Amino acid sequence: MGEYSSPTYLGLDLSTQQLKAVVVDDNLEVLVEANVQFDNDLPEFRTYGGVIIRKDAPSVVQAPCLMWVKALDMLLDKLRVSGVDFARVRGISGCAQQHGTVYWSKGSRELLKNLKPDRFLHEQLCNAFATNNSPIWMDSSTSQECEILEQTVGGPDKLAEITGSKAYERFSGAQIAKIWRTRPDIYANTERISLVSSFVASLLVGDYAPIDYSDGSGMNILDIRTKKWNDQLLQVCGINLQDKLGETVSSYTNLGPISNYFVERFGFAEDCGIIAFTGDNPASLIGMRLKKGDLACSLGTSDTLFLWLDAPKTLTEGHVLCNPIDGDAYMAMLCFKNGSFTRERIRDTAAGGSWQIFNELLDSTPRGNFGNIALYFDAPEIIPALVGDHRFNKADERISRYSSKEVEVRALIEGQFLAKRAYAEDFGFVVGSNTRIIATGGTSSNKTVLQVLSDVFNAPVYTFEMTNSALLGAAYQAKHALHRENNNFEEITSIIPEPKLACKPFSDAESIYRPMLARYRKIVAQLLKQNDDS
Ligand code: XUL
Repeated sequence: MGEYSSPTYLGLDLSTQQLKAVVVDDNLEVLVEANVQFDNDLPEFRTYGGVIIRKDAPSVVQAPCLMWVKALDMLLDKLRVSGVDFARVRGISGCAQQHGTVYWSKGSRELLKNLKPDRFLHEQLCNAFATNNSPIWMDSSTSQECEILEQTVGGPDKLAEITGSKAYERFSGAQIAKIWRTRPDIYANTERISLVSSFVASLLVGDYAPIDYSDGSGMNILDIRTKKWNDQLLQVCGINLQDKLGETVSSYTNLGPISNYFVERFGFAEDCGIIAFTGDNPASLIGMRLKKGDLACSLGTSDTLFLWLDAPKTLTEGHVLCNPIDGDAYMAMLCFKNGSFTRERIRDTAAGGSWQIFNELLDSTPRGNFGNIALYFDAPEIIPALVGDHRFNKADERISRYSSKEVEVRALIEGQFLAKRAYAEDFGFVVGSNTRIIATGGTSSNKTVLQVLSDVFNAPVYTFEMTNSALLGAAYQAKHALHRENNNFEEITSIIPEPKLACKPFSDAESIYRPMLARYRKIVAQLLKQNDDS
């Protein structure tokens, strides 16, 4: 087949601040990328960072769903201007910020099925939403609903066992329950509730698209073992909720051909397949091509760990989600709030704001930092639930400060990675001979920091050149879903270059960090106990 007619795949990512697209060729190489920035490209919606925070109630964080609709038309126009031949696109998949919910008003299904190609989507869908503002993952206004969800099934551990997570305020179940309780008019006028991911898929397929198992695992109402909605939890989140949520499907389901709107307006082929959309974190797992035994460590504003799990685990901290690639597997996700922000604070106080000096200080201290261990949390941390700075010397005695900047810098980085190893091990992660730590995110370009990561885990660290793993994951999923009958995911993506080795652990690493890990756990247990007692 010639270049002209060779197939391409389109991946979309509706994140908090922008809608992004990537077109890849049959070898999964990137051909074109484009994005629509919500604040700058759609100023009429008056978002800041893509969101609207209620002035009188800052825990309420929303985004206008019509802005997302408008962004889709704009993005496809940008791709067209870049020369993308939509007729070659065989499949489209995508991902979106997790947990956010969209409320389609009565009659919207008909609107979706009859979209007119000569009019913009946002003109036709301006009355399609029972509420124009969708609650998103940054919202934390649902503590009351969270309590009800946990009580309903017998406590946080039980909820975590069923749904993969204890109750979280940003999770969709609590968000839906809050709308049902506080805005019964909106709830009553809702025909269908989509996640942000299945909402974008609905626009493309011209009908309500089902929620996929992986993103559905971020709702606190899906039973991650049976992959069905849990009746008890449905009942406390809203009347007739099952009808409003529809069925769930595996993340690699071909939902059917693209809506005629896109065929006529942009020239897509009539048989271009729309693959279920999923959450950005599951899509990241796909984009990184995480294998069993690997640990992905995303070092950004907040730090996140991803793990492949063969079976669900029950832990009250962290999240277990259905795996987006393998219907029998799961994935674990652990979020740490204090990532780059805390690293930057210590860089500013100990290294005058210079990463170069920070790295020199880190390099000038020995592995194990003379026995000093510290924990630094600017914001209240998720795991462990602590805040503030906690410094300890080699005798595990609490001290108020370290005598040198070198020790402070190493204590920060070692402390952050000891925490990650401790919680990854709680999730069942074991360092084996094939273990790879895959580092992504802003800090993954700092090799001095990655060396500490490698030593603390006693495993080699690899990095990718690409930074947008979720977006690429969406494009890979489009090809995988359409070809999985003949080839598995590994075969389909084997063309892509492997991540590059960045650092290997020193031979003494395990003998230094294994005992420190035990001390770290002891220190955390003590701090948590002191908090409970006070
Ligand atoms: C995950 C979460 C965020 C959003 C951001 O639980 O809340 O990572 O998915 O896009």
